[in-house]
Amino acid sequence: MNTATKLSGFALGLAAVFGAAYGIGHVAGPVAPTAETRHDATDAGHGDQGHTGGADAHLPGGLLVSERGYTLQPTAAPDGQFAFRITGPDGRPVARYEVAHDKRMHLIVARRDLSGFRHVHPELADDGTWRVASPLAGPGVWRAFADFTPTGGEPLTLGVDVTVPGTLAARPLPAPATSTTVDGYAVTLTGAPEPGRTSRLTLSVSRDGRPVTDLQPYLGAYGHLVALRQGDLAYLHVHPEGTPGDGRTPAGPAVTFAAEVPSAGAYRLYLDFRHGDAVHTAEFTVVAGDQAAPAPTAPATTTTPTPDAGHGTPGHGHS
Ligand SMILES: [Cu+2]
Repeated sequence: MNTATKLSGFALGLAAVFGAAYGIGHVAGPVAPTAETRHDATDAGHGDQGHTGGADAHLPGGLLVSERGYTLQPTAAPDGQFAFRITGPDGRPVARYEVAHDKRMHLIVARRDLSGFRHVHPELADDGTWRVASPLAGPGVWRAFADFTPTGGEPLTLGVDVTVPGTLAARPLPAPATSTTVDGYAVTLTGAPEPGRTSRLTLSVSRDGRPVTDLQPYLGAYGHLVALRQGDLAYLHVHPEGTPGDGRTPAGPAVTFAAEVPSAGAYRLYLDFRHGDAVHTAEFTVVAGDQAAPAPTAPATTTTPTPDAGHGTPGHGHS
């Protein structure tokens, strides 16, 4: 067997494993049974658009800048703004979107080192441009995810890198933990994600030692959970079990999610919840599968994206 044959055999093996493991990319609400979502390791490449909002049903969401004819394009914007458009299969900016979770567009950003997470909701102009006060809070290479459903199409999450010039001290991924604090709230996590199968993750919110039992609905739920995979920022957006006002879902302190991560490895979880008329984001590092600890992320050096007047500032496109 020559080297090329060996290599392609190896690649095929990998493709089959990945095809099976990546059955779910974008998990919305209670997930479908595992058997249903990972059935087709053998027909990878069909682009089955029927389930998941991720790539071609075998990739997690957010890894591609262009998919099924839709492309995410950052565009020029004044300082302090971030602007982009989605072009459709006809090459024109998409102007019509479905409302999902109260909004037609969810824009999520995080630096490549998984710091700086923000989840915001841009406004759509008549020309198909989405604009929002820039959520890019400082220097670094950011991943921007546009999570949307074009009218007449399937849910999609596209991702693009945006560089904000300046000096960024490299930062390792925080160690795995099951409790954290944010804005005076303590949040604990029970349950652990397991690759390739649905796991229940329960997040509990307390304040001053007392459970919070009057969480406020935010975008139609008591919590939104985004998971980003260390290494490539594969994106999962999970909604909790139960809906506010359904008569059986308590307003805290616990919010439970059914999540399926696509592979072993480290993930950063971001829980958005609303209380006291403000949205708070609790962050956790978790490790799925049989790994003791996340691989080190950042070199012990400082990155300095090249300052380049007029280019690379938030919201400035390069076209
Ligand atoms: Cu949103």
